[in-house]
Amino acid sequence: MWSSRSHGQRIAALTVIGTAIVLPLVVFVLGPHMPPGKGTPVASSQVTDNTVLLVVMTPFTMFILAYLAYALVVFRAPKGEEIVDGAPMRGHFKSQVAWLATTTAAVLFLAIFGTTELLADNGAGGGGGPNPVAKPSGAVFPVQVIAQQWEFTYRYPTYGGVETATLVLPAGRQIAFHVTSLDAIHSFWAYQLGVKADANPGVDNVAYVRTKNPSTFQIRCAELCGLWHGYMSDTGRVVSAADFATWIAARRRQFAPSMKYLPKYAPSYAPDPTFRAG
Ligand SMILES: [Cu+2]
Repeated sequence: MWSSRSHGQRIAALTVIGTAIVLPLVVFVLGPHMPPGKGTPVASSQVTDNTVLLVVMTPFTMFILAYLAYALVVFRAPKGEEIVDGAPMRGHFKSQVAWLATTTAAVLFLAIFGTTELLADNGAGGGGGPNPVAKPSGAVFPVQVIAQQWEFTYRYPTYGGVETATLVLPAGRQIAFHVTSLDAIHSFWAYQLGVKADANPGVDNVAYVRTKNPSTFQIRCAELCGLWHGYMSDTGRVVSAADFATWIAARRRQFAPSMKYLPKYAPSYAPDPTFRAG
């Protein structure tokens, strides 16, 4: 019969071998397919972040699988033999320290890595609140995202505050989304852009992303917000600067007659239930 020490060494060896086989597959095969794709620089770095998460969890997963497989094969009771309890274990200092040390190192590494990534990417596509800690340098193109049960609308403060039912963005620009809500808590999730920001009533939640080439992207509400939450989706477009100029000019003409009913552009809105358009 093997000693418990040689069991430990065998499981450790299986973990190392398994990790050596699986790690390259994780990095080179699975990694490039991690969400949300490479639609924007922020989305690309989320792919990298997801790959790093997988890499960190691979040795732990391999240890658990190696242990399971080893136990299934080696600790199996011989046929016909009665199942009896092993000797009671009262702690194992070395393995406890090893487990605490490796998991602590992994969690600390991820905390530092995650914080660095958040700061480097100006919030990494997430909402940074009304005054984000990390802001992009240079000019930004502001777009307000207004969530309500159950749709998103968009206002362009640099184009007279016109409000549209579809989201169109110019290519190659640093966008600043100002996300807010008129009622419940929603979440503005523009998948291929790598943007997800909570939409809270009374709050101006800012999320940054730099657009790339013309493309389309999916928009969904990512916070359960009532009966038709599941239908709160939309398709957005990134278009060339010239196409954007044409589109926004057409929207301004189209909505000119109704602009007088819109509240003045503001960081957030408190709906007035007594208001009657007259
Ligand atoms: Cu919603």
